[in-house]
Amino acid sequence: MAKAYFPEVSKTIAYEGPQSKNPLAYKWYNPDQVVAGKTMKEHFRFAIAYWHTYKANGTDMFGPAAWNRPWNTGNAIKIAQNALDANFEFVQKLGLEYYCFHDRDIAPEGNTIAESRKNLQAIIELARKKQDETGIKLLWGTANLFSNPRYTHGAGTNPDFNVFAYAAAQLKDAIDATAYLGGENYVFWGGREGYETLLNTRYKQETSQLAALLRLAVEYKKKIGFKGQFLIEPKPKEPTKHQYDFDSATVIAFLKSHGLDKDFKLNIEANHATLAGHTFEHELTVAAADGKLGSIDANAGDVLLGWDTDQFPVDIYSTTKAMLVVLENGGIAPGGFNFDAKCRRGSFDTLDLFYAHIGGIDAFARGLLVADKLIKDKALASIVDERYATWKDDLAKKVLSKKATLEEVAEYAEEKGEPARKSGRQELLEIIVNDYLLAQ
Ligand code: XUL
Ligand code: CO
Repeated sequence: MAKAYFPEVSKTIAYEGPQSKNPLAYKWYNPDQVVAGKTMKEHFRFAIAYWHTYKANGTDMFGPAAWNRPWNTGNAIKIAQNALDANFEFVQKLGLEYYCFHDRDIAPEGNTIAESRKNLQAIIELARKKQDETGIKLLWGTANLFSNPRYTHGAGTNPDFNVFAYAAAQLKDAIDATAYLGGENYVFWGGREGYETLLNTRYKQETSQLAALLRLAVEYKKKIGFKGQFLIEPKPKEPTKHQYDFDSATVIAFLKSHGLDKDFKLNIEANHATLAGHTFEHELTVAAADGKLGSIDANAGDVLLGWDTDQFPVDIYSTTKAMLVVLENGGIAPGGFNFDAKCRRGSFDTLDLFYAHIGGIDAFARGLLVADKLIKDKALASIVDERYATWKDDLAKKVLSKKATLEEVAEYAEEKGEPARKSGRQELLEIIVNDYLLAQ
């Protein structure tokens, strides 16, 4: 292994079980443990996010860089090479298999499209060697179409076609890079694909442009034979006041109205769900209901702060509810759980990166174990099945299969008379979840 950027951890983090007091060990994530027919490793396919882990430096609106990141030495190309070494060392030391990046995280932007492409190609050449040496894989790649000032008014949705074209060129290179590295997915997060004011915005024009960019990408993907899954990551606001990919329901409707629904699934991020006024499990459920649950950006917000704080997920009540949806969905592969999360500004040591990831990984492993037990024992299903029992009746089935008439249903209702009211048992269900969590 190249120079050690993380000397505080000398060997791969191991599973030591719930009794362990070692903060540099997994207490619940046991990669080879089989749960619901799959190993934990197969369930999660955890990934490290390049941007938060290696590129973020603790800058916020009130202060400059505050983190110790020993790979940030030398010119931009050298820093990119160092960060690549840091990535493979870190992923290996956590005992994980995947990472994710934006084009501009892994390689610096040049002065021209050609120069940026050259920088990217040089770095992915090295990345591919390191992937081959370590067995570490790319969960997904993406293009950063939001940081450069040229994208201030959007990339695909920019009112200037020249910016649209520039974004298309960058997107093409990012898809090529992802394909070259065997990326299992490719993510589209519409960083500034939205508006600040409708006074200067043609909504229909901009959303059609977005659909056009996605269509060009789909056609290109087919042309080059890239097999990765395309994913759209909904977010309601931030950086723009209104983002077009607002939430799962909005994105699904958008894909359907532009004939793109067969080519995309969704990448659901917990903090984006809460910004949309939804729970994480709501967004997962809506995506899953349409067969569109593709991947997860694992993080959490803060109920007292209304922005995308991208914290590490530690709330096992939330991870349990999320894993109930994921298990019912039959998993999310070829997607995975990408830690789109960063340490707080005050957690500036590289050691904090280990604590943060171990905490998030264990929180999801606990969620998986509790959700699995709840499902196996039919602890919730026995009550929920009863709620929907009358939909098993012949006429109800005819209604769902579009074979009944309104007159038939009306006649049935008249015969039956006033329906008996039934409790939804919400409080009981909440107690059951608590009991299972605490029994762990
Ligand atoms: C921003 C966000 C992005 C995407 C990838 O809120 O989540 O990092 O995950 O562009
Ligand atoms: Co994200």
